[in-house]
Amino acid sequence: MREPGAVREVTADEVAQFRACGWALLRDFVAAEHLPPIAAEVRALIGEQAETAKETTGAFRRIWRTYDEPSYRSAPLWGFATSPSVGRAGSALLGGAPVRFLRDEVYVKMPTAGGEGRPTPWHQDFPYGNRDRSEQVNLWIALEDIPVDGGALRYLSGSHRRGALGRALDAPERDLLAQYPDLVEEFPVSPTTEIRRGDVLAHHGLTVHGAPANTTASPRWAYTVVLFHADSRYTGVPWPRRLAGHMGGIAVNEPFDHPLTPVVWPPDRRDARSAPPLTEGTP
Ligand SMILES: O=C(O)CCC(=O)C(=O)O
Repeated sequence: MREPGAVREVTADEVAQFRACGWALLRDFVAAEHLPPIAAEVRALIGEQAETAKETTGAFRRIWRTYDEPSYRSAPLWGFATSPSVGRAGSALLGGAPVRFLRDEVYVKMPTAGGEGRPTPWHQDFPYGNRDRSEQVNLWIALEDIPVDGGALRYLSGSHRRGALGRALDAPERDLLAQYPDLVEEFPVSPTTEIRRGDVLAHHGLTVHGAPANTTASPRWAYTVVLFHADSRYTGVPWPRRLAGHMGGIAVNEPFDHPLTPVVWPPDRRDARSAPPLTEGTP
């Protein structure tokens, strides 16, 4: 039975799968009444064909059209991404750790027929981060049904136990599988399966992941919410970009005590200063 709230609770089996494999498929995770408004809000920002996506060039544009931190410009998305039920799920997957909201992003993989929608290179997220620990969970929410050939995320099961393997997104031909061909022998590729609207693929910050090309005729719409261990300390890396622009005050080696990275779970640590989205004209 569904809890009231944006998303259901994760089950003990899903937590066990996530801890063992570094990823979990959470079927029917976003409440049916919450998904259409989220999808509509995302489309209002990024366009029906993702035409207002962030300008990216070369290899990246051929992989996805993306939009950083849509919750900055959308109160409903901010409310969803920082909601207690989303925080509760992220915390459970991270073994009960307190969690903060880090960021969100829209990833649209266009059909390959248009010259885009190529495979997402195999990579880990942690090497791009700015925190002293890897406890991070990405909740990759399918905004539309994604058939098996639609380019949904896949994982190297168990690869979160291998440690940080380096940055590998910039040149698809040098992704983690190209750099470490043995990975796939130790850590099998997760099954390719049909993903339904409202399903979530969750992964740990160290899990190696990528996605095949989208060979369907429709764009693949995904919205990611990223949560991290609330006690993580800032290492000084200026990422995400808003750290530089809006997050002055967080000192190196200190926790992310800031309204833009509010604690979202547990309830007694929830941040009353959780920031509203930035208004028009703000970078
Ligand atoms: O959607 C994709 O193809 C990539 C998304 C991703 O790498 C992530 O959410 O960490």
